[in-house]
Amino acid sequence: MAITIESARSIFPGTRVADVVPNTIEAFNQLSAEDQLALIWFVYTEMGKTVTVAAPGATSMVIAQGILEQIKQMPSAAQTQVMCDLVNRVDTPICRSYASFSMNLKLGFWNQLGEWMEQGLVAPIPTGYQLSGQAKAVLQAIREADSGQQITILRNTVVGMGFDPNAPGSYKKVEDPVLVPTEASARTKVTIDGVTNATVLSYINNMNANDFEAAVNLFDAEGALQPPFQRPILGREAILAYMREECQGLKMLPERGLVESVEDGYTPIKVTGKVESPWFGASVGMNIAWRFLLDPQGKIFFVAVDLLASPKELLNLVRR
Ligand code: ECH
Repeated sequence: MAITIESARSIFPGTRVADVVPNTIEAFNQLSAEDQLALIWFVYTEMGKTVTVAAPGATSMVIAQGILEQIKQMPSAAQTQVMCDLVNRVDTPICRSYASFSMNLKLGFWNQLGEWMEQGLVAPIPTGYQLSGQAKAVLQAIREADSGQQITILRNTVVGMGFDPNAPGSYKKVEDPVLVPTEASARTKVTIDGVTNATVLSYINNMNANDFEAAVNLFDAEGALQPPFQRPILGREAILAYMREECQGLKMLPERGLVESVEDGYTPIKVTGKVESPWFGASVGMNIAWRFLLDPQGKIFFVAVDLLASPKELLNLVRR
C-alpha cells in the first residue's frame, strides 16, 4: 500500500495523548465571556504561585503597545467590554488587530493586561466572582491536568480570541522578528537513548538553535509536520512559516526512542522527552512524543508532535 500523509498519521497508534486538552477547550468555549475571563484569571494566578512567567524579549510588543495604552486609558466598564469582545470574537477594530497578532504577541498582550489588572490599572475580575457550575467543572478539570497540559489549554484559549474576518488564521499576520540562529560553536548536541539516526538528531539540534531553515531542509518536499491536536502542515514553505511563529526559543529535551524496521523503504522512529517554552522555562516541562516517518532518502516525510497523557507515556515506545 502506498504511504500517504494520512496513513503516516497513524504510526505508533498506541501513543496516548492528553485528551484533556481538546475536551477542556470545548467545554471552555461553551462558557459565558465573564466566566471564561474569570476562569483564565484563576488558573493563571494559581499557576503563578508555582511557575515563573517570563515574556520573551523577542516579541514585537511595540505592535500591541498602542492598543494596550488605549485600553489602559478607558473607563473600567469599557475595559471589561473590550475583554468580553475579544472572548466573544466581536467585529471591532481592536478584535481585528488582535486576530492579526502572532501567537507570542497575543500571549504578551494578555500578560500585560494581567499585570495591569493586578496593579489596579485595568478592570480586575470582581472580587468574590462566582463561577457558574459548568465553569467550576472546567476549572476542576484544568486543576487536575499537569502543568504542561495547563499551559497548552491556556495558550489555546488565547489563540482563538479576537475577530478574524475570513476563515480562522486567514487574516494577514503580523510576523515575529526572525531570530538569528545560534552560532555553530554555541550549539548544543542532544543524545537520545536508542536513537542515533542523523536526521532525527539534526532536526532536534537545529530546532534548539532556532535554525528553522536547516530544520525544514530535513523534510521531504511533500513532507508534513503535525503539531499537537492539529491537522498536518504540508510542505516546506508552510512548515517554515509555522516554525518562525511557534518555535522561537523552544528547548527540546528528547530522552529516549525506538527505531522500527523499515517498511516499503520508510522508517518509523518514535522519540519521547520534554519541551520547554520560553514563557515558562524549566519550570514547566511538557511531556512530548515525536513520531517520525523517514522516507527512503532519510528525509522527514512526516512528524507528529504529541502532548502525552501522562509521564508514564514517556516510556511507551512500543509500536502498537
Ligand atoms: C488573564 C485573565 C484574562 C484573560 C487572559 C489572561 C491572560 C492569560 C495569559 C496566558 C499565557 C499563557 C502562555 C502559554 C504558553 C504556552 C506554551 C506552550 C508551548 C508548547 C510548545 C510545544 C512545541 C512543540 C513543537 C515541537 C516540534 O518539534 C515542532 C513544532 C512544535 C490572566 C489576564 C487571557 C497571559 C504564556 C503550550 C509543545 C516539539 C509542534 C511547535
